Amino acid sequence: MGLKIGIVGATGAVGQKMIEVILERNIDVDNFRLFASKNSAGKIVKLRDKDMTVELLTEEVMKEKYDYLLFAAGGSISEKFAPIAADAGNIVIDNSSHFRMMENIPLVIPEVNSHVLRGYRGIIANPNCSTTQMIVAIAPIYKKYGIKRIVVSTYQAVSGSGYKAIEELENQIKDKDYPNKVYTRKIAGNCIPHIDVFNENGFTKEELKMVYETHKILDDESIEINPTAVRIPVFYGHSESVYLELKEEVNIKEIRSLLEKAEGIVLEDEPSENKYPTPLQAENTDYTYVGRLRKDIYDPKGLSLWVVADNLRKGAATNAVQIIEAIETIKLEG
Ligand code: 2RA
Repeated sequence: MGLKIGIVGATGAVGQKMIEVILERNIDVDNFRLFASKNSAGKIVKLRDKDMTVELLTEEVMKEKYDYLLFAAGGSISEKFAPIAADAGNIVIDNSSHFRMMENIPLVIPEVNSHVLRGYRGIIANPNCSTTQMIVAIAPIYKKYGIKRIVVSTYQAVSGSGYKAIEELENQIKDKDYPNKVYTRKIAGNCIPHIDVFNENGFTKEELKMVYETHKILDDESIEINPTAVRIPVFYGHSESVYLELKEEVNIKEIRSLLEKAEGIVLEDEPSENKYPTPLQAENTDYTYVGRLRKDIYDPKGLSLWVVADNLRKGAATNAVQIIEAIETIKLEG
């Protein structure tokens, strides 16, 4: 029998991707339910050739039985409705940041730490997009060499801020006087070193997510992480310049081979042929692309790399769907 899956926030940018990815990856679904708050309830969403009406999200519908409920409706909706669904015995995969750092909530990237899902039922947190792609890329290196310090700068697409930001960039490209509403500055032709709110230590919440989520997923609080998160005028696909200070001397040949063999990674690194990943090519794919691998000129333990992934797919929807796949595999293994 197929699965019963509900999507909360089904009309948003991530919710729509979740539907797309579930259908594309041929997850065996018998019963699909789509939910949203009253502004979007009643809308029609196409599932292959079938029209489906988006239902109103209520406490009652969350108490029904589902195999999986995927949440992509923001932190306050998750805070209120995810515990109701979990108390009713459901597995909830939540894309908001609300539960990520709670001690008993698994924060999962299936390629890296799916073992924490074994025997677990309840709320599972999907990491932030900028954290996910960085960890997919560095985990194989971390396992072999250990990491002392990470210095990372992100180049994040506007789709990370939802449909309104996509529209804002589209409109500003056509009309240079179109006002900025989503961001503090014009995004077209610009880059803005400010994602989410500033903390009193000068880092933004987006940057601190990269620190604390990385510690939790790799189960290693000793890694020193220094992020700068920047919004750029790209529609889909986040890029990251990552510098790693490893615990042992870098062997580029060995690291290339580790990345080539790693699950979920495409190594695209041939400078003599101008081969390196860019967000346009990552768009609508489920991989994390790595290029520009190079050993530090000064520090034999230093390594630079460039990491690109589709933020709405591997950074959100795909990772959530891969969590379903990982749990289904664990069930089959018994
Ligand atoms: C962004 N990280 O790109 C966010 C989305 N979760 O703004």
